[in-house]
Amino acid sequence: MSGPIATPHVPPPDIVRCAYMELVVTDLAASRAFYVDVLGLHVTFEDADTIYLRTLEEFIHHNLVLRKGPVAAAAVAAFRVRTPADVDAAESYYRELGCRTERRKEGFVKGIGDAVRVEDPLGFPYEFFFESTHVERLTQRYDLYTAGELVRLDHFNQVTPDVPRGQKYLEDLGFRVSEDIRDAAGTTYAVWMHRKQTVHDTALTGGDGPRMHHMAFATHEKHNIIAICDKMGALRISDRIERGPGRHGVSNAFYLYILDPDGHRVEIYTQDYYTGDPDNPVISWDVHDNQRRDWWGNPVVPSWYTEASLVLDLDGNPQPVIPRTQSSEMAVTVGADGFSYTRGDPEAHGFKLGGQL
Ligand code: XXG
Ligand code: FE2
Repeated sequence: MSGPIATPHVPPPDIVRCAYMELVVTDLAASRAFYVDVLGLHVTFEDADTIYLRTLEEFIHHNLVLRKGPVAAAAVAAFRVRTPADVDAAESYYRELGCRTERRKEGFVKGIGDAVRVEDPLGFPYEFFFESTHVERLTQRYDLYTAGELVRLDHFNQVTPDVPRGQKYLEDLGFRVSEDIRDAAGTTYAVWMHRKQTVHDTALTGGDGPRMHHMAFATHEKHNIIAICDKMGALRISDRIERGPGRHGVSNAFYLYILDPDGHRVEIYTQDYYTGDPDNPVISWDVHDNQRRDWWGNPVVPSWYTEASLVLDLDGNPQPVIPRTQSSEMAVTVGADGFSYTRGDPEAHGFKLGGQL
C-alpha cells in the first residue's frame, strides 16, 4: 500500500502501551544465552521452539517471545489496549483502513487471550490485546536483581520510507509526537510518538522499510547500562556492542545498542522524561545538529542507519522492503560532505525551532 492513508470514521482503539515483541530467531539456544544469561531477562515459560521472557517489573505474561524459525525477523509488535472492547475497536479500525486482519479469541501466543493481528498500512505486523495472564511481578525480588537488570519494556522503533505518512497514520491511531528530527527544507528524518507518559512507545526512523529497527528495555539507572558493557567485555562479546553507551539528544535518555545473535538490535535505555500533559511541548531537532542523536557529539555508526530486521506478514513471510526516496540522514550527516554543527544557534543555520501542537 502506498499513497496517503485515510482517516477511518470509526474511533481508534485506546492503546495503553507497547507490550511485547515476537522475534523469529534461527538458533534458540544462542538467543537464550544472549537474552537470559547475558541480559538477565526472566523466563515465564519455555519449550523446544519458544521462549517467553519478561522484565523485572512486568506483571503481564511476557515482553518478548523468541520463536525458532528459518529466517530472522520481527513477527509482531504488540500493544496492550485499555479494555476487551478495544480489541473489537482495533479490528474495525484496520478493516476500515482496508488492512488484512486476523482475530483469535484464544490468542496467538501463550499468556495472551483475545487478540487481533493486522498488517498495517506501513506493512508492519501489529497486535492489539487486553487479556493476559498475570505473573509474579519481581520488583522486590532483590535476590534476583542483577547489575544490569532490565526492568521494563520501553519502546519499539520502526524503519519506514516515508516518515510523515507514517506519522499521520500513528496520530490518527492516537499516538502523540514528543520529538522529531527535520531539516530547514522540510524533510522529516525521524519522529518519536507515545501513548504512555514517556517520550515514546514507538518511533519512526526514515529508511528502507518496513523493517524493525530495535526494541528497547529500560534499566533503573545509568550504571546498570555500564554494567552490561562490562559484562559483554568480560564475556568477549564486545563486538555485539554497536553504539554507545551515551546520552541521547532526542529523549535525553542514557543509552546502549547491542546486537543479538541474529543481528536483531536491542536498546538499553534509561531516564527519559514525563510527557503526559496534553500540551507537552514537542521538541524538533535540526538534522545538522550533531548533538541530536548523541548529546556528547559522538558520531552514529553507519550500521545503525542501514541495518534493521525484516518484518513478517500474517502468513509468516518477510515483507518486501521498499527504498526510501527522500534524502537519508546518514548521507546528509555522516562523512566529509556532511555539514553538521556543534556550537551555535540552530536558527542561525536556517532551522526553525519549535513544535507542532
Ligand atoms: O530511543 C531513542 C532512539 O530512537 O533509539 C534514538 C531515543 C533517541 C534516539 S537518537 O539517536 O535520535 O538520540
Ligand atoms: Fe530507541
